Parts: sequence; C-alpha cells; structure tokens
Amino acid sequence: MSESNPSSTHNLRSDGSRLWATIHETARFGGTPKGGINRLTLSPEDGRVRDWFREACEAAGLTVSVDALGTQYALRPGRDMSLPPVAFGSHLDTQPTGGKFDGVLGVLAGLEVMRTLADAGIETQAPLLLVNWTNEEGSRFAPAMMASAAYAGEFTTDEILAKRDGAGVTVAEALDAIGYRGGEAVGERTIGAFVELHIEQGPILEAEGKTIGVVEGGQGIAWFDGTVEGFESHAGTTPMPRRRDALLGLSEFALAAERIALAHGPSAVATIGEAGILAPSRNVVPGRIAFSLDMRDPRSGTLDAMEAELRQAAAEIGERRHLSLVLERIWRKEPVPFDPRIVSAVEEAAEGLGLPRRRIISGAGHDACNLAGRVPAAMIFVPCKDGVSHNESESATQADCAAGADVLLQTVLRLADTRLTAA
Ligand code: HGY
Ligand code: MN
Ligand code: MN
Repeated sequence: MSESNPSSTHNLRSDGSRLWATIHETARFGGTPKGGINRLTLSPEDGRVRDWFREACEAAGLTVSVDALGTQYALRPGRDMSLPPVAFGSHLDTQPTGGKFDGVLGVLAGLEVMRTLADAGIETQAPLLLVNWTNEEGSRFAPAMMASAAYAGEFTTDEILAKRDGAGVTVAEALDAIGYRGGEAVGERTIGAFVELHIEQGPILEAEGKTIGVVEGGQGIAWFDGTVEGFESHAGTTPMPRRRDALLGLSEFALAAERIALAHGPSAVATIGEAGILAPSRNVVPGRIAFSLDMRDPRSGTLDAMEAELRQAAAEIGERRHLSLVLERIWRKEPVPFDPRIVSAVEEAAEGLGLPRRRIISGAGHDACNLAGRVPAAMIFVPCKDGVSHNESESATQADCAAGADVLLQTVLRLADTRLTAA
C-alpha cells in the first residue's frame, strides 16, 4: 500500500465508465417504465439497494455499520486511525417520480473513490467514510434530510423513530420491516469533514457551460401542513354565492403563494406539492382539504416575511369565503453557509483538474446542509439536463459524472492528508 500525498495522487482519476455502469446497475431497484426510480425511503426497494450497497462496499474492502435510523457507514482505514474520518456520500432514497442521479450520484461516486484508491493501493493519512443517509427526500416521512439532521443533533432518535407516513407506519416499523434498524447510536460516530457530490437540480451550470459547481451553502427551507375547512353541500342545489368551497379557498391560496414568492424573487419559491379532498365526491361541494406547503429562500428574513404574508392571505381568504384556512409550520431549516476551508479544497481540486467551474448556492436541501451544523462540510455540483430533477426524465452525462467523481476524489485526498478538526 503506497502512502497518499498530493504530489503522488494529483494524477489519480476515477473510472468513469465503471461509475456509469454502477449508476445504471442500481437503477433497477425501484426502476420505473419511464426510466426513473421510485424508491421511497425504507421501502422494500430501498431495502434491496441497501443490501446491494453493503455488498459492494464490503467487496471494496470497507467495513459497513448501520445506526439506529438505518444510515449506512462504510469505513476505509487510514494510517492514523486516531484522526476523525473524512466522510462523503449522499442518499439512495428517491422521490416517487425520482431520477437516476439525485442522491445516487453522491453515494456511488463515493464508492468509485473507494474502488479507485483500492485499485491504486493508496492509503490515506486519515480514515475515509462513505455514508448513505436515511430519508433525505422527506417524501414518505417528514422532514427531509431527517437522519443527517438527527446526526447533527437537530432531532432526537426517538423523535424520528416516531414519525409516521401517510398510512400511519412509523419510521421504527419501516426500519424493522427491511431489517435496517442498526445498533449504532445516532451521532456517536465522529466525522472530521463531509463532502457531498450532487447534481445541481437547477439550470445554472448547464446554461453557463460550467462542469463544476463549488457550493458555498444551502438556502433556507420552511415546510407547513395546512387544512381548509369549509362545508360539504349538494353540488346540484347549493347556489354558488352560498357555498363554503374548500377547494376554491385552496386555489386562491395557491395563487397567493405564487404571488408572494414572485414578489420576493428571484430566489424565493413556494410549492403546494400535496393536496387531498377529505371524503371526495363528484356531487358534493368540497368541505375539507389537507395540503402541504414548501417555501424557500437564501435569506432568513425573507422566509419570515413570506410566512407572515402567507398567513395574512390565508386569513383574508378564509374571512371572505367563510372558511378556516390553517397553516402549521412543521419544519424550518435556516440558510447554511459551508466551511470556507472545505469550499476551497473543492475549488482547488476542480482547478487542478482544469474544469470550468463557478461558485453557487444550493436551491435544494441536502444532507451536507445538516452536517454543516456539526462538522466542516461543503458540496460539489455537476449539471443535469435542463436543470430537471424530481422527475423521471432526470439526466446527466457520463463525462460530467466522472468529472464530479474526480473532484470528489481529489478533494477527499486533500482533506485526508491535512489535519482538519471539526469546527
Ligand atoms: O427537498 C429537497 O430539497 C431535497 O430534494 N430533499
Ligand atoms: Mn438529493
Ligand atoms: Mn431530491
């Protein structure tokens, strides 16, 4: 095993075709006819890709362990095991209309880094740790990025284990159902630094012809559960002016949310991604609706202002239409700056590889945004086609995935051979 140091490893490259083959090999777990992936967290499909991941890590010489929320940690020893490991990874769970790259690229490029170092017989000073975080997407269980949030101390393990999905199944029950409720206490494992490779999920890098996004931080996120209470009544006999129609109330509220986001633009966004009429019937005026709202902006003060305006709009619409429109905030993630030392390591790696790059703020939430609350962290972005993600048509190029893996490799080598202690 030869010692790694920047002079001996700056020419080391990952195997882009092996990474590409691995991305497509694992896409079969929850693969959809339209070429996407539907692999909700802790589903049977998630269980199968986790099994695959454990076997692939062990075949690469890594030791795999699982914590109480199912997060998988694959450890590669370094020369000095007293040093905290340099960690990298992302998530393998997807949205219902997920693509092949969201989260998956960060985990499998991390595996490619481990495979490349094994092939080259290189040993780093600090140990390395590849991580598959449970439930980054937040689609089945809210909030998003829940396991990395628990690792960072934002939630207790018991709080997360008790979270329920739409069918009333708890995280604990879902972990047990796939056999991934591990023995390691969440957060007991130290990490020296964390780097996450991810597709941008937006249009900027592609539009500017940049291969690498050097991510400086993540924007703030607020999630709400909402209800609209009106009055069920006969669709044929209730005159329009006498109706208390919950769906019309929600429709007006959705347009108000769009207006508020546009008014605070260009970064502010607001999305009602879930809405359901309770006891729906084609010949009954809708009386009750449950919905969710996702609101984001890079500025904390703007999130506050948007929430106040949304609540004002809800009250005004409710008053005028004789409805009760209630918003409950269930999650707030403040905007996150990444550690300048890690951001610089990413930038130096991209520069050393001669890759066109630009600094960027992440519009999407990521596990690295939670890790940043506890350890030095940063991210690497690569473009995705038309900036599309959370859609089965999500796509990236083999060359960009390979470039991202090389930046990850070179960043990890820099961090693993320099003493970095948690902030
Ligand atoms: O919601 C997000 O930003 C991430 O995709 N979970
Ligand atoms: Mn993701
Ligand atoms: Mn996602």
